Order: sequence, then C-alpha cells, then structure tokens
Amino acid sequence: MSPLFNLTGRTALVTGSTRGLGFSYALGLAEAGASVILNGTSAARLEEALGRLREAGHRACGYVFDVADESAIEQVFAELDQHQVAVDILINNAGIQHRQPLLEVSLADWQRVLDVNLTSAFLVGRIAARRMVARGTGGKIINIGSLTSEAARATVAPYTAAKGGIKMLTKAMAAEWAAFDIQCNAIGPGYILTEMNKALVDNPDFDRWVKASNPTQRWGKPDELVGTAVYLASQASNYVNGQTIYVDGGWLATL
Ligand code: GCO
Repeated sequence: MSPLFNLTGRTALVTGSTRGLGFSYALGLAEAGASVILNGTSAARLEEALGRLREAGHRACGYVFDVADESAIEQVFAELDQHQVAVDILINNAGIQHRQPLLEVSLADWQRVLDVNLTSAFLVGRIAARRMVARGTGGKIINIGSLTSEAARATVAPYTAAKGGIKMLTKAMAAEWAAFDIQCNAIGPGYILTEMNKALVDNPDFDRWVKASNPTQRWGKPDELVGTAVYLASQASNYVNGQTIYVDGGWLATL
C-alpha cells in the first residue's frame, strides 16, 4: 500500500457505523491500517459490527451513545482519554432521514433531524478537534453531506437543511482549524444502495428517476465511497481543506 494512503498507527472514530455507509467507512479505514472506534445506538448491532471487523483481523472497539447528546459524547471522550486513545480521524457520518411534506413537519421531527445530522458534527467535531489541537499533531475530520448539500428534493426538508449546513460547517471548521494541521472535508454521497434508502430503491418510479438522473445510470454502492474516505483520512489529502467531494456518479455535474 502506498504510504500516502496508509493509515497504520492512526485511530478513527466513525459515528453511526454499526451498519450502512458508516460501517463501510469504518471497514475501509481499518483495511487501510487504522484502528477503528464504532458508534451506534444499539448494543446488539454494535457487537455484531465489532465481531465482523475483529473476525477480519482489524483492531476495533465501540461505544453506544447518542451523537446529539453532549454529556454522552463527553463521557466517551473521557473514557478514551483514560485509555490514552487519541482520535486522529473523525468521520461524522451519523444521520437519520425524515420524509414528509414540509407543511406537515413537526418542530420535534425538525429538531431531531437537525440534532442528529448537523449538531452532532459540531459536538463530536469540537471535542475531537480540541484534543487534536492540544496534542499538536493535527488530524482529519470528514463530515458526510449529501446531494442535498447542493440541491433540494421535496419532502426531505429537515435533512436537506442539515446537509446544507454540513457543507458550510465543513468550510467553517477548515477556516478555524487548518492552522492546527487539521484537514476538514466532506463527502457528498449520491443515491447509494443503503438500508436508509430501501423504500426508495423498492419504489419503481423513484428507482427509474435515480437511474435517469445520473450519467452513470445506476445507484451507487457503499464500497464506492470508501476510496474517498481513505483519501480524505490519509496524508494524501494534507493540502485539501473545506471541500465537499461528491461521489454521485456525475449527478451534480450534469443536466
Ligand atoms: C432521500 C434520500 C437521500 C439520499 C442521499 C442523496 O430521501 O432523498 O434519503 O437523502 O439518502 O442523501 O445524496
């Protein structure tokens, strides 16, 4: 493996990583040599995901915590401090979806989506960056955006607002933390075959729309995002900051 993309000796925390894209990112970073810390809301799913990584020979541990709960996040990082575990790479992946016409969205549903999809990136990013700055050894923060970081689709307004915020929070993090050799970038996945999107994949009209809307004429696969994650987590991207890289089959590049 080229030293440019070698993550050996690095430790990566991936939020929302017991399944879906988060698990794909964690597995990809582990295959590039990183020790990985998983996160989820289900102890059972966490144990299953850890088992898969460990069976493959990777170093992995995990924590169940709500990424929107500041005190829970602080407890986890206090425990990592106690075990002298330094998070060098953070992927803020945790996210939920809420599909409903905006006229009908409740404040509670709006707030929950913004808390999990955007505020969490601030909370976990801030606590990780504080330690990266204190250590003076830099770091990598990768936020997960979406096509909806750039363009809106009807009925997913809270998610769209949050993902638009992710794009700009990534730039704000770069503006303040680049001086500490922390590179903050984002990945904008296109329509990917994930559990969160199952209802869309199974909808023939939506499936046709996705295939007709991107020049690659198909849904993306979770493992097609991993190379970009490893790139942004590695020294290969040390002079890249504040960028959102869209892995979307060319969707946003074409009419
Ligand atoms: C939706 C989907 C999208 C995709 C992805 C696209 O309901 O439109 O969930 O939000 O998951 O974010 O980039």
